[in-house]
Formats: sequence, structure tokens, C-alpha cells
Amino acid sequence: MSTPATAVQWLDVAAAPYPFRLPLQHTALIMIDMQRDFILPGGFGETLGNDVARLADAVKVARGLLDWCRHLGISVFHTKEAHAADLSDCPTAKRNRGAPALRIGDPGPMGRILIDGEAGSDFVPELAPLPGETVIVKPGKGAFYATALGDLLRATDITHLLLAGVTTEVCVQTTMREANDRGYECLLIEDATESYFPEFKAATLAMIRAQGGIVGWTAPLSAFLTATEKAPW
Ligand code: TIU
Repeated sequence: MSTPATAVQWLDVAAAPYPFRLPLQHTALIMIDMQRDFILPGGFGETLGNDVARLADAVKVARGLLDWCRHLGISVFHTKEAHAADLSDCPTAKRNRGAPALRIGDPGPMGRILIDGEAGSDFVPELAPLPGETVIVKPGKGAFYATALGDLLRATDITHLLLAGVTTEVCVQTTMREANDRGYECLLIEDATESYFPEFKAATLAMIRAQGGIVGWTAPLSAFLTATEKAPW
């Protein structure tokens, strides 16, 4: 059945804690920090002492999610956690925290750690943005803090957000909570997000959907593919 250009197409997705209904024309994907610095050896994630290999499977599913969004014309935003070369947007507390082998701004095998424009801060190639997709460079964990994301979402009448990326309990959860407080209906794609700590991922998913979806919904990518097959349009 053909659909008038102005009609909103609704999708009903099996999700927890209950089905998620989204209007495609008012939904955006926020793909969070799928950068070499978190996903590949030699970057920020590894210098913090983490096993970055744990994130590889989520990259594959995230690619499937991106393809699905692109096919349906859903707006795509990519965020990257990165700082200015002079570190003017990096709080001293953030740079000094812990005892990493390399600190933010130090030279590493993929360039200076977590510095915008360096190879390590760029996206992994399979998740590179396409022309027309928006890249948000953020100095913090949450994608709304000190960025134009909120203004851009408002300007494009976005009401529903799909979230994915790394790491689940750090930048993804922070961003989802920021978005929830701003009134967005948020769903986290369970298998397109990952943590260096499986127990933290599990706890985050549970926290999000507890209490009737106090932060939002979760669902695997397969739920979206099934919902699309069943859609009346
Ligand atoms: N360390 C960790 O788990 N995450 C971050 O530092 N940033 C993001 O989650 N992107």
C-alpha cells in the first residue's frame, strides 16, 4: 500500500517492559562512541585496563541496526567522546582520574588518546557516518552535555530515540538518562550495546526497564526486524 509522504508510519516493537510504539518520521538513532579508542587495542578503553575484544560482537549488530535505520530513513546521529587538542574542554579531574597507562592527550599507537581528529578518536570503519548523518563531538559521558544535540533533535521534531553504542553503563546509560529527563521516549538496543563488564551491562538493562520503564525500554535488533516484516505499510 502506498503511503502519503506526510503520513507518519508507526512501528510496534516487542520490547521490555512492554511494547514500544515508534513513529518512524519522529525517531532518531543515537549511535554512541563507536570509536577506535574504545573498541580497538591501543586506545582509551584499553589504557584504562579493559579487554576491548568484548565489544566486537556489538559492532556487528550495530552495523545491522544502522543499515535498518538507513533503509527506513530514520535520522542517524553519531556521537564521539573526544577533546580539543589543547585539552581546554577536558576537566583536570577527568584527565587525572585513576592510573591509566596513557592519559587523555598522551601519544598512543593510534595518535593522541581521545583527541578529536586523531585516528583513535575516529569511528571504527564499519560504523563510519554517511554524508547527511550528524556527528556530535562531546567532552563528557552524556551526549546532551555541552553539545548541540538537544537543539538539533528539537529542530527536527524528534520525540523517540533508539540508543546503541559503548559502553552500556557509562556513555550510553548517561545519555539515555539525560534524554529521558528531557522527555524523549527512549529504547536501548540490547545487542548493539556492550560493556567491558558483563554484569554492569546486565544491571544497566535491568535498571532501565524496572519500575515500568523508569528510564525507557530495551529490545534486541531482531525485534525491530520482525516488527518491520509485520508492519502494514
Ligand atoms: N570507560 C568506559 O567504559 N567508557 C567511557 O569512558 N566512555 C564511553 O562509554 N563512551
